Amino acid sequence: MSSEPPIKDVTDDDIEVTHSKAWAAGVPGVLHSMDPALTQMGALRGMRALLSMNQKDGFDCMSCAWPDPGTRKAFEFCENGAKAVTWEATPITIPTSFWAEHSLADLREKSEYWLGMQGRLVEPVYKPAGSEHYQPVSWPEAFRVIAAQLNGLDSPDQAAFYTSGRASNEAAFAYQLFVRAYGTNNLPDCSNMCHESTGWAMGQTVGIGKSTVSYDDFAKADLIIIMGQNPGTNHPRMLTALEEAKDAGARIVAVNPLPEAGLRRYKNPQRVRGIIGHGTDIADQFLQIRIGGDMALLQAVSKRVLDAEAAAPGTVLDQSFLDEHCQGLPELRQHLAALDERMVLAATGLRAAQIDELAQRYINADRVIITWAMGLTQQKKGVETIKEIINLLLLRGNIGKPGAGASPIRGHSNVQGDRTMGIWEQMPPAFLDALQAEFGFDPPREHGVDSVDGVRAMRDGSMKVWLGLGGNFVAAMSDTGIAEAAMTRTEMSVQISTKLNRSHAVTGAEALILPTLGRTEIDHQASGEQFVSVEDSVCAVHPSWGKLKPVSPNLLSEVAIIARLAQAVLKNKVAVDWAGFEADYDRIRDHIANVVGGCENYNERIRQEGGFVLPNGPRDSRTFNTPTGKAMLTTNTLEHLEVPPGRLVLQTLRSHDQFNTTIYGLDDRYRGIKKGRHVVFINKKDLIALGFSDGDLVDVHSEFSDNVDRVLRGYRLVAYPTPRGCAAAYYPEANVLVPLDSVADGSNTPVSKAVIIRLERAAA
Ligand SMILES: Nc1nc2c(c(=O)[nH]1)N[C@H]1C(S)=C(S)[C@@H](COP(=O)(O)OP(=O)(O)OC[C@H]3O[C@@H](n4cnc5c(=O)[nH]c(N)nc54)[C@H](O)[C@@H]3O)O[C@H]1N2
Ligand SMILES: Nc1nc2c(c(=O)[nH]1)N[C@H]1C(S)=C(S)[C@@H](COP(=O)(O)OP(=O)(O)OC[C@H]3O[C@@H](n4cnc5c(=O)[nH]c(N)nc54)[C@H](O)[C@@H]3O)O[C@H]1N2
Ligand SMILES: [Mo]
Repeated sequence: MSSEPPIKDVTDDDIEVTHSKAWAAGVPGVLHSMDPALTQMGALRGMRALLSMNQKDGFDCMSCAWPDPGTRKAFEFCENGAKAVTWEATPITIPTSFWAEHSLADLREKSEYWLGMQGRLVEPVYKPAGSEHYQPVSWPEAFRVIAAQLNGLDSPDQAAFYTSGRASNEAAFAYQLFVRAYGTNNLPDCSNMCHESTGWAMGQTVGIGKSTVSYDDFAKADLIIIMGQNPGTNHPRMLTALEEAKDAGARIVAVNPLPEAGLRRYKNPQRVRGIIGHGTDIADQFLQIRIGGDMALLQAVSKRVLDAEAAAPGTVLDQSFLDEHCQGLPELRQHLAALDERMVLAATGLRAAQIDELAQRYINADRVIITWAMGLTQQKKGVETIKEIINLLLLRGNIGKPGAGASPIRGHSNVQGDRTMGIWEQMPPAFLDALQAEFGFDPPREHGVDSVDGVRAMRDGSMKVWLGLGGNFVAAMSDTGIAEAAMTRTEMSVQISTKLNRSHAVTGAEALILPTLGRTEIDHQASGEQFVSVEDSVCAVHPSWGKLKPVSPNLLSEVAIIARLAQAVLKNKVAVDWAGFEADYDRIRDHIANVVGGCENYNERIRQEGGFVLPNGPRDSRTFNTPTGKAMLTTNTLEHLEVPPGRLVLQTLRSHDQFNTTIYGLDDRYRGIKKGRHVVFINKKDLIALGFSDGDLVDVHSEFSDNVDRVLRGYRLVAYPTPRGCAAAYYPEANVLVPLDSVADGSNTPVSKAVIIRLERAAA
């Protein structure tokens, strides 16, 4: 029934480059998704998994945070969701003999693909200081070793507790409670590398760092602008919502350096015209922007909106909304009057007529949604760029009315919920006060480290312990060389994981791996079968029930691991019924109801069909929780990313065959790449201008003010329709090139989408 894990690692030796696709999903998408599920998991387990995905009594797909429609289809999953499930729910497990056979040095030679394909982790393992091997250890012994280390530190601030966005609300709440009771706010998370810029920009302008739309708004919009996002690969079910919006008359504009397949045409496998017909054209206008040009584009559109209003007063702006709810219009008007159009054209690489067209579309539409993802957040000016989105929306009252709003599309399936539950190194005082009132201890008030500062602290020797609730920190983080060296300086690293990855091979002096249940699996505790809850991109909270038999009886749930760790570390330091948490997750939810705003009666409301939607001031009542009580129009100084002659600006992105650092396979079907990942996409004219040809092998050097030579060797150049001067390569490999200190102003997010590079011919 199950295939063997691959013994031989993969290479790029047989790489094939064909042409990129003009459309996404459709029948091949579904066939691609069924195949691995059925061959690897066995027909029964595979079908059971896929059919309960995203159903109301099933589990929430862990592949992205796209929301579920009110009415579910029988197949409420996409190709990449199916890959995520297959990868987790495989019946293959890592045998005990594996740990003696493979040293850490050996594991460090392997690719993420190979590591992930070894099967599920099923026993806790421990690597003593000085040893090159993990060895099996009992659960109580594992907790004892970690507790001894944590309790031996000079200060709780010498430990950091990372979270990846797959953790459930229950696990996240228990985790932050444990960490704060232990005595630190060192709660870095994947969000620091992801939508942090969104949180800052929206928090400061509209008072909440979350989407102001609900699922149904998409079908009510007149215009949807998709910026810096590749939904065909990363949020495939969004294509169905876009198709429905188009059916209802919406126009769609895509702003992206790459003509991504899902932005062009969608063949919906659940519709006849998607199977045998042409499918649905998605983008009515495609703006092939230069990397980092969005802030200029948005300012230019806002300026045109203001100019149109000046030409025909009272016809363009939503003046009553601006008067009643907003602040800063005169300043914005003055600021944009001085906008340098030449700089706009240089920064965007667009023609003025294209920008005029977008402005006209915006002015003609009554209800506009703007969505975005990593193409905007992982930029030096990410925070300001998102503030410009808010400016543009506010000018015509496009926040807090049906069919309109600002919609950051989240990545990890519960990254938004984790924040709601308190996973943040700088939770506001109100949350900490509520925690104090509920549990009777005084939580630390000083801000903790985020991901970037966490690496700095490890590098400098002041961070001694790194514990990860999921994720693959050293691979996901920028500046691989520095991040890995930093991790090896710690005294102990601990990973709570489902599967093997690079962060298990690059460790502190002592290291542990604690294997955990995945979301697909039945979670049986003393009070019976448990469900967990998650929050999607549009603030809807709903339950997730595991459906499959756990791959091993020896696994503990994340909640159980946290509860037992907390007991081992804290003993009776705080009055928390940790054992009760583990036995019955309702008890955690009772506390969530008392501590987290908007979660009143959590246990009751989570059991309502489809869950419930968290309150959202801008969306619900045009209330803005800013210091002025108004939505803030902001003025942001335009900066144009200067690329020195002979250099390119490189973005790092996802292929169609990966989930972040998890590599499912080596194909990127939509971009025409097969059996390889070590490629640099580059404009044909740049190839020629730099003296290369398609297919040449190069070394990619990144250039940054710190003059460290960061290099990726032996990458294949692929001529691709990216704007002049712009290149692309796959994350996480390309993290080698992203300098630790290259971060977004204000959010400290690594600038993963704009790395200055120089290409040199690879040595033979
Ligand atoms: N299958 C799958 N699904 C996923 C993930 C996955 O790895 N695989 N990851 C999940 C996570 S954690 C996240 S955060 C999301 C990520 O979802 P995305 O943000 O879609 O992910 P990226 O691949 O980083 O794609 C960034 C897009 O931005 C564009 N871009 C780059 N620079 C710029 C720019 O300067 N301006 C503009 N306008 N566009 C730009 C790129 O061409 C690309 O299309 O997906 C989530 N879903
Ligand atoms: N250069 C560059 N760097 C980036 C990005 C980029 O676009 N470019 N994107 C950034 C973004 S948006 C993000 S979100 C981060 C992602 O950073 P992370 O969230 O740290 O990375 P993932 O690859 O999602 O983590 C995968 C691992 O999580 C574990 N895992 C999977 N399921 C579970 C589970 O249910 N429970 C537990 N405990 N563990 C589980 C598995 O062991 C798996 O190997 O990377 C960031 N880094
Ligand atoms: Mo993300």
